[in-house]
Amino acid sequence: MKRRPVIATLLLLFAFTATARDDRPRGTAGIFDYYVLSLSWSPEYCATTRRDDELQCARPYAFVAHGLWPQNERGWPQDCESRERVPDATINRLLPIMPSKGLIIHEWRKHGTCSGLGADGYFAALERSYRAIRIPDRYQRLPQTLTVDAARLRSDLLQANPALRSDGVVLQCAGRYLQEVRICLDRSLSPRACGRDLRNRCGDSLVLRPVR
Ligand code: U2P
Repeated sequence: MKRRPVIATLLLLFAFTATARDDRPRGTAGIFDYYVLSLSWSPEYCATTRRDDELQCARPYAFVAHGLWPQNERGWPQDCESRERVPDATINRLLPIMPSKGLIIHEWRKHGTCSGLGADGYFAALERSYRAIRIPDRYQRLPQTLTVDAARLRSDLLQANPALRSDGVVLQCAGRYLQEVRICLDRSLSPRACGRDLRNRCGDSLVLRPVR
């Protein structure tokens, strides 16, 4: 009879630690398998998420850098221990491709700290990987909404970037709307296949909001 409270306490303790672990999965800097370069379709972000981000949403950006995420074959490390802050000069250098100071600082804290590279090294890697991707002209200036087959978007990206692997590009949508293109890179920033938990989250046909 007295076992019940003990079992209940153990269950509660287990539930609490499991939740705490999920809420704050702290990684260890430098321990990860590969990177995901995440490119955000800025018109989608600005139309749906935050309108108070003046710089990003006041200008006609197309794909912007969302982040370079240290990734494991399954899951990813985040919020690794670091007291380093992103220098202003680094922020200013990044703004043309990652047009939000808040995002730059957030990405450093959540993902960059796990790269083991330090802020300058991390953002240099992010910039190098972003600039290595060629965005086809069709998606740079988009005056009108575009409905496109997911297969067509993928093949346009692969054609413009022959080094990319088809199993190393993943699309992310909200409903039919394209949010992101995620590109998997090895630790030297060369293209590689994505881990199994990175899945396409778009249907066969998707919509890109116009760049304005
Ligand atoms: O997908 C929602 C948010 O989860 C974070 N994410 C997602 C997939 C992944 O492989 N790695 C990863 O970090 C991103 O969070 P953020 O960096 O924006 O805080 C993504 O936006």
